[in-house]
Amino acid sequence: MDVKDSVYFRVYTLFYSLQLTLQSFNSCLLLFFFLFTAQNCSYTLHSPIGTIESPGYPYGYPNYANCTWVIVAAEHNRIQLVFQGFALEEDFDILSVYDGPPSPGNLRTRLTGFQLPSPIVSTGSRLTLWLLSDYAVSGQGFKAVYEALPSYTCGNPGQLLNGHQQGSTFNIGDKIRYSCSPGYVLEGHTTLSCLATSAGTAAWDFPLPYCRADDGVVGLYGARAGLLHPQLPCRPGDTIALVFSDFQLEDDYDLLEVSGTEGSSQW
Ligand SMILES: [Ca+2]
Repeated sequence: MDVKDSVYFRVYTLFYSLQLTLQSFNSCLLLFFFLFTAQNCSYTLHSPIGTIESPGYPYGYPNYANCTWVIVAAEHNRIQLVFQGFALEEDFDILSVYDGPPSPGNLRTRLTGFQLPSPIVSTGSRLTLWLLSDYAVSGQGFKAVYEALPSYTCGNPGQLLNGHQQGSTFNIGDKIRYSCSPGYVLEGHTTLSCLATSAGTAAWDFPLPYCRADDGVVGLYGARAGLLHPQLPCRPGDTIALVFSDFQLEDDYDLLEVSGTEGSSQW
């Protein structure tokens, strides 16, 4: 099912559920439902280190979530954000990250789906996260730790999936080396150097590399083949991405649980 079909399906299911709701309740109750199920939350964080979790993490964020987290560090510091868990309904639930206050010109990245994002380091002393979810389908949500960094450090560029990081200091002049596990090939630069910038801060000279399976088949397809053909099991170390294109269960009464993840997931 492509995105267009998915949108039609979701619109259809929304109107179908609205029709059922109208048959059961009067319109005043329906208005109450829409006004008071939206989850609005807003946080301003001033401590130099901390953890941010989406509401309900890891058991799923609510529909209509509208949450902002503004991290404010001391002057001349920057903020490093490292994700530890990330699962948002792809394309429909979005975590926007702003390099500063949440204005369109400051948009750094829009995150969605099930890939753990790379660490983010702000250029200034403020970083904003804005989570918006739509009317249906949730995921585990996200968890991230943040830390205020002095201006002479680049911050940890991040670990590699199926790879290794050598080097544990991230200040100007430091180098970090990356290598991949057997069976994987490194794409990108093996060595990153933390350099001083003209703006008086520090930045890595190249983006984080990644490890690709050396037979050209990434873990996802191996897992898919394993599911469709049980005689072709996944290799040790492969991960399995399970992406729902359809999902509709009776709220509170019907439940799907997926085990094998970090902590079981229930929807
Ligand atoms: Ca959703």
